[in-house]
Formats: sequence, C-alpha cells, structure tokens
Amino acid sequence: MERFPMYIAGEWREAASGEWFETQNPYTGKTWALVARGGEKDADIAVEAAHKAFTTGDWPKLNASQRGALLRKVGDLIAERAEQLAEYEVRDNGKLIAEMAGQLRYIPQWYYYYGGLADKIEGEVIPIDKPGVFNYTLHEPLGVVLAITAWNSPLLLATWKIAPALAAGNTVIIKPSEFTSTSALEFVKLFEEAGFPPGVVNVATGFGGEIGQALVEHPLVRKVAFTGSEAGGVKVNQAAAPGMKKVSLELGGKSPNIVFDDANLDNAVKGAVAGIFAATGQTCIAGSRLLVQKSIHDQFVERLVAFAKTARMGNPMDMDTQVGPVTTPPQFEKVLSYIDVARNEGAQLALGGGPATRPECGDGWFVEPTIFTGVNNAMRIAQEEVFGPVLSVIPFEDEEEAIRIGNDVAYGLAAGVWTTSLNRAHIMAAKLQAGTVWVNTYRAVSYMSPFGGYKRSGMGRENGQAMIKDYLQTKSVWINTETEFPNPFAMR
Ligand code: TXE
Repeated sequence: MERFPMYIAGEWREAASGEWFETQNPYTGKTWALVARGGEKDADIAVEAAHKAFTTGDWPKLNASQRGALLRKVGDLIAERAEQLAEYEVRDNGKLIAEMAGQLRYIPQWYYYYGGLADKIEGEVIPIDKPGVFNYTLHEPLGVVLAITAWNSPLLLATWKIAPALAAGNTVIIKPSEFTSTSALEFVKLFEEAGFPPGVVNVATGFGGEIGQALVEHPLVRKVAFTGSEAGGVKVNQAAAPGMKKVSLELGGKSPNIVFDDANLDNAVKGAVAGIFAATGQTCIAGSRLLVQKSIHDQFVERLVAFAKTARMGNPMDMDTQVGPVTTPPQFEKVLSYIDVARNEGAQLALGGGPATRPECGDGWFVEPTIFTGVNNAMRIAQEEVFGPVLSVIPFEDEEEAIRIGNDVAYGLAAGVWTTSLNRAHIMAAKLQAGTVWVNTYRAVSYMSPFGGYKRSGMGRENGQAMIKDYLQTKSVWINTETEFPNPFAMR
C-alpha cells in the first residue's frame, strides 16, 4: 500500500509517533493509501521549519519581483500536471474527473494573479498633519500562515490561501483534511521544483483535533485561513484567540436559489441542478433551498425532476459521469439521516430518497439525487447544511416573500436569482444577505472576485486584489525632520 509521509522543510517525514492512518477511495469504498498521522511534536517541527524559512535563508532575501516569478513558475507546473493532480483528488474525494481536471487547469490563474500582485504591494506616504515629521507605511508579511482545508476541493481551497500568502512574503503550512491528504502531498512537489526554498511551503497531515489544533495554538503561527464546517471554524477561532492570530473562516451555507415566473425556465432548471447535484451537492455554495414562485411551482418541479432523473451516476473517473459518490462514510450517513429528517418533518419526496443501488455505483457511497417539495423554511431540512445531493423546494408568492425566506437562515454564503427583469435582479442583489449573489447563473467563482460569507458562513474574504492585505500587517513609520526634540511632556 502506498504511504504518504509529511513534507516539512523540504524533507519527507514520518509522524514522530510513527503512526499512519488510512485513506479511502469513495468509489470503491476501499483503503488505497496510508498517510502520516501527525501530532503535537510534528506541529512544532513544522512551525519551527516554516518560521526559520521566514526569518533566515533565501526566502526573506528574495525581492518581491523574484517572489512573483516563483509563483508564476509554480502556476506553469500545475498547468502541466493538472490531469495527474486531478486523479489524486478524485481517488480521495470521489468528485468527478471532468470537474476536477477543469478545476486544476484553472488553479494556475491564482498563482499568475497573485504572482503579478507580489511586487505591487506599496506603502503610502501620509501627508501628516503635524509639522516636522515624515510619515509613511510599510505593508509587511505576517510570518507563518496556516492553511486548513476541507475535503471537497482540497487543492482549490488551499490555493485560495497559499497564493496570496506567498505573494505577500509569508511562509505556509498546509493542513489538508484527514479524508483527502494525498493531493496536497503531490502538489507540494511542484513548489520544490519551481525553486521555492525549503520550509516555505510545508504539508502537515493528521486529524483536526490532533495536529490541526496543535498547529492553530502554536505561538509562531500568525494567521489561520480555514475552510470547513461551522463547528470546526468555531473551534479554530477559539484556539487562535489567545495568540491574537488573524483568522479567516469559510464555512457552510444554506443558499437560496430563487426562481421567478419571468425567468428563462430552461436555464433555471439547469441552474437548480448546478446548484445541488453538481459536485454531488458537496459544496459550501450549494443552492440547497430552491425557492420557486407559486405561479410556476408545479410545472417547474415537474421539469426539474424530469431533468434530474437523467443524471448519470457512476465511476467518477469516467468523463461522462455527472453525479459521483459522497466523499466519506460519515458524510454518507449524515446525508441519509437528513433524508429521514425531511420525511419525518412532512416534506414530500419528489425524487430519489436513499442510497443509490444502481450497478454502475459499485460499492461506493452513492446517494440518489433527492428532491423534497412542500418544504417549509422553518424545517430542519431548510435550515441545516446537508452537504449532499438533497434539494428542498420552497414555494413563495412574491419578491418580498422570496427575500424574507431567502434571508431566514443562519448562513449567508451565496444566493441565486432567476429572472429576466433587470430591476428585480438589482433589488434582489441588494436585499439578499449573502457574500455572493448570482443572477441567471450559479456556482461561478474567480481568482479576481471576493468570496466569503455573511452571518454564520464565515469571517473575511478570499480572492481578489484586496485580499492580499489579509496576509500583511501595516507599519506606520514616523521620521522627525527637525533638528530639535520639543517638550517631551506633551504629545507630539
Ligand atoms: O469539516 P471539519 P469536514 C461542512 C459540511 C460537512 C462538514 C464536515 O457540512 O459535512 O463541514 O466537513 C480541520 N483545529 N463543510 O469534516 O471537521 C480538519 O482536520 C484545527 C463545509 O471537512 O471542519 C480539516 O482539515 N483544525 C465546507 C478541516 O479542519 C481542525 C467544506 C475541516 O474539517 C479542527 C467541507 C481543530 N479543532 C465541509 N477541527 C465548505 N464551506 O466548503 C477540524 N479541523
């Protein structure tokens, strides 16, 4: 069986304890590799290595343009190896090769974009109000940045954190999800090949409550960029607080995807499917609440069910598979338990409703694309994140009610609106409490556009130019231009 040790300070290391844990293929349900199970001691070693690389050696000697060039080089290497990296992702997380290969081919853009920004981090000269002083700012890196990622898109989520972190001059430790650690360990080889000095990019593997927690608590970690569950985010935030670390959190969602009767309904049907069945519903931005205007409700549901029924399930490595397995056994159980919750709450099953037993699904953890109608927004199935292919359809009367229901959840990550009215599009975009609003499209993200959550969907943003500031700290420098120092007892 293949073994994946950690990558720290440019070296491959087993865990200090010598322990390994199993990683499984969601399509076969079988263990295919062993990954080093890091603990507190390994966390110390990783942070010391990243801190050493931040303070000594070649990394702090590079100028910003040279850092940018390294980032662009790694972007080129990722583009060359996209297909191979995508295969690691699929083997570990069961998402479709068709999607993951596309995602890996797009990931280099983050390295090009932030590589380009690296030498455009400029301080300001402040026209200060006081006589006899010259004041300017410097935007300096923080030090060691910890990137903790979830299992649904391991390399994309890591990239959102490490590209700006490195562009800003920090060093990085990636702590991938214990369910999907292997792709990061392949990925990190490209940083070495691109010429990043040892210790600048490290991968520390193991469980969240073990090495994850120890890394967050380590005093030399200055920022934690986290994607995962709400519960995980709260723990990380609490553990980071005593050390006064910067924290950004990308958490869950219960996003409304809202269809008005004036929409292009063919597109809206596809948009509803993209929102919940693409990626097997395992995305934080899943449009898991489909709000449909009452005047078109029945015909829309009929068309949606007919379309969703045709979704091809099966081997995620086949290019024409459309719905793959659920990534982990606990997640599989969780999705099925929410189907029971919805049934018990009185929602009506319009499609699916259980594990998929189709022969093409083999022994994998597959759940049939599932649609519930007659959902009331107060039900648990409408309020809690399922993170699987389970859609709740909720009828609404008019704009006002759509806004009220759309916002009536603890989360606020994303929202979709389907309408041909320009006026309505702008009203909805303004009124929906979500970090992203899509009009007549769904699941679009880019390195250029800020991404993040309102309310309990998180803190901070990722992507876009401004985000590089999250990986920097500002210093204000005061230079006295007078020869004398005036009254020392008065504030200057
Ligand atoms: O999240 P966790 P998981 C949601 C989704 C899913 C649930 C669980 O609802 O069912 O989260 O997913 C690390 N200190 N999302 O298990 O447990 C952990 O090791 C330090 C939403 O992935 O939060 C992993 O690397 N680290 C999401 C990462 O945090 C800790 C995408 C996420 O683990 C830690 C995926 C601790 N105390 C799941 N506890 C999205 N928004 O995209 C955990 N970790």
